[in-house]
Amino acid sequence: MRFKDSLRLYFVMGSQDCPGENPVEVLKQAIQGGITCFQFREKNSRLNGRETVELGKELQKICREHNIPFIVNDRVDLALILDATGVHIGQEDLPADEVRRLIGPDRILGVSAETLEEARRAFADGADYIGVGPMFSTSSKPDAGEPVGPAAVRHIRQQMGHRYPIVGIGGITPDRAPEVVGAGADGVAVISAISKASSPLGAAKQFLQLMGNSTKL
Ligand code: TZP
Ligand code: MG
Repeated sequence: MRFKDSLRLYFVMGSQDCPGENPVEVLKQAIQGGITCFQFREKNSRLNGRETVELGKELQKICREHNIPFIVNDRVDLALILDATGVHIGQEDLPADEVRRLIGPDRILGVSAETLEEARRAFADGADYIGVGPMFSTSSKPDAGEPVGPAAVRHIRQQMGHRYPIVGIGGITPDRAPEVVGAGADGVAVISAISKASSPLGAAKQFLQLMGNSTKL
C-alpha cells in the first residue's frame, strides 16, 4: 500500500483529547473501526517527558501490531526516540527541509499548509504529504485560525495536480468528510469526532462508510 492510501482516515490524538478515557483503549477501538494512519499529538499535556515516551511506546506498539503508520506531531526528538514512521510539523515549527535532513529520506514527513504557496514550499522542502486546514471550525486547536474550507483543498489540488498527497483537517465529522474528499483530498485527519465519540469504533466506521470510494479529481 502506498503511503497516500494511508491518509484515508488519519486519526490524531494525545491524552488531552480523550478526557476520562484511556488513550490506549481509544486507539484500539479506532483501529478496530478502520483508521488507516495514526498521529501521536501530545499538546499542553500533563505528562512529563518520561510519561510521554512511555505512552508513545504503548500507542506505537498497537499501531505496529496492526500495520498502521505511527506519526509523531511536532517533535523530531520524540519521533527519533520512538523510531516512528514519521513526523508532522506545522508552519511555526522547525523548517521542513531541516527536519527532512534530521529524519533521513525514509521516514514520512507531513507539513501543515493553508495556502498554495505553503503547499508548494512544503513539497519542495521534502514533505510526503500536507495537512490542509482547518476545514471547519474546531475546538481542538485554539490557535487554528479561521477555517479555510474544502475550497482550499480544491485550489491546491487543481494547481498542483494529482501527485501530491493531501489530507484535510479541522472540525471534520463523518457527515462532512465527503465534502473534503470530494474537493480532492486523499483523506481526512480527525481528532475529536473519533476521540470524543461515545464509540470511537463506530465513529471511525461511519467515516469510512460515508466517504465510500468518493473522490472527485
Ligand atoms: N490542525 C488544524 S485543525 C486541528 C489541527 C491539529 C484540530 C483538529 O481537531 P478536530 O477535533 O478534528 O477538529
Ligand atoms: Mg505543530
